[in-house]
Amino acid sequence: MVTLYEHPLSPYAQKVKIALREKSIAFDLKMPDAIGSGQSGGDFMDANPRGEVPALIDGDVAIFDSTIILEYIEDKWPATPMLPAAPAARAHARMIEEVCDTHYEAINWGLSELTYFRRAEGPLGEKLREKATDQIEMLHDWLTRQLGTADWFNGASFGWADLSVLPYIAGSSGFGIAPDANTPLGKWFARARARDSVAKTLAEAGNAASAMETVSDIVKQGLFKREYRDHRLEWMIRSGGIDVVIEGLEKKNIRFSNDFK
Ligand SMILES: N[C@@H](CCC(=O)N[C@@H](CS)C(=O)NCC(=O)O)C(=O)O
Repeated sequence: MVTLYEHPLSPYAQKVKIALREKSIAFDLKMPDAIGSGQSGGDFMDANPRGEVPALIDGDVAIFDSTIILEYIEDKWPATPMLPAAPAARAHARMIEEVCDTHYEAINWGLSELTYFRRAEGPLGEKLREKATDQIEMLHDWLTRQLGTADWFNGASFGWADLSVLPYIAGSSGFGIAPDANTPLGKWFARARARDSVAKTLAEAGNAASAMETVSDIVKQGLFKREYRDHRLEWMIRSGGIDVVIEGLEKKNIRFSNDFK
C-alpha cells in the first residue's frame, strides 16, 4: 500500500494526490507530527531529510519532492498517462509545472504569511498584498496564453500540466484572487473542479483551512518556525518585505532549509 506524507493545504501534495486519484491508485494519507515547525522526526524525516511534504512510501521505496514523486508514479503505473505523448507537449507540461511550483507558489505562500500568520499588518501588509495581486494577475495572463484554445493545459485531455496549475489557482482563489468565470482560465478552472480527483483533493484542503485560524498565535509563541526557503524568501524580499524577514529572525519564528543529515 502506498503511503503519502502530506498536509492538505500543500499545493505540492495536492498535485500528487490528484495524479494518484486520476490513476485510481489506492493510498493512505499521513500528516507528519509537528509539520511546519521544523521539529518533525521519525519515519517522515527518514523519508525526506528536508522535512517537507509530500513524501511517498511504496514498500521499501521512499521518495521526496513532488515532481520526482509524479515521475515515479508515471513510471510505475503508466496506465492513464498524465504526461502527454509528444516530446514538445511533455516539455511544455514540465515548464508549466516549474513556473507554478516556484514563481506562483512563492506568491501564494506570501499571501498565507500575511493572512494566516499575520506577518505584516497596516500599510506594509497592504503594499505586499497589492504586489501579490498584480503578480498573480500577470501569471494568469501567462497561463491563459499557455492554455490557448485547448480545453486542458495538457491539450485534448486533463493531465500533468493541469494538476500542476490547479493547486495554485485554487490557492489564490482562497485569498480572493480568482480568474473571472467567463474567461478561458475561469472556464478551465470550473472544468477542472468538476473532476472527482480535484473535487476530493480541494475538499480536504477546505477542511484543513479552518485549522489555520489559530496558527498566528502559535508562531507568536515561537512554537512554529515558518520555512523561508529559496523562492519564498526571494519573494518576500523583492516584493518589499525585508522587514518581515528581519523581524522573523529577531523573534526566531522563521527558519531556512534543514542541514542534510
Ligand atoms: N520542492 C518541494 C517543496 C515541498 C515543500 O516546500 N513543502 C512544504 C509544504 S507546502 C513543507 O512541507 N514545508 C515544511 C515546513 O513548512 O516545515 C516539492 O516539490 O515537494
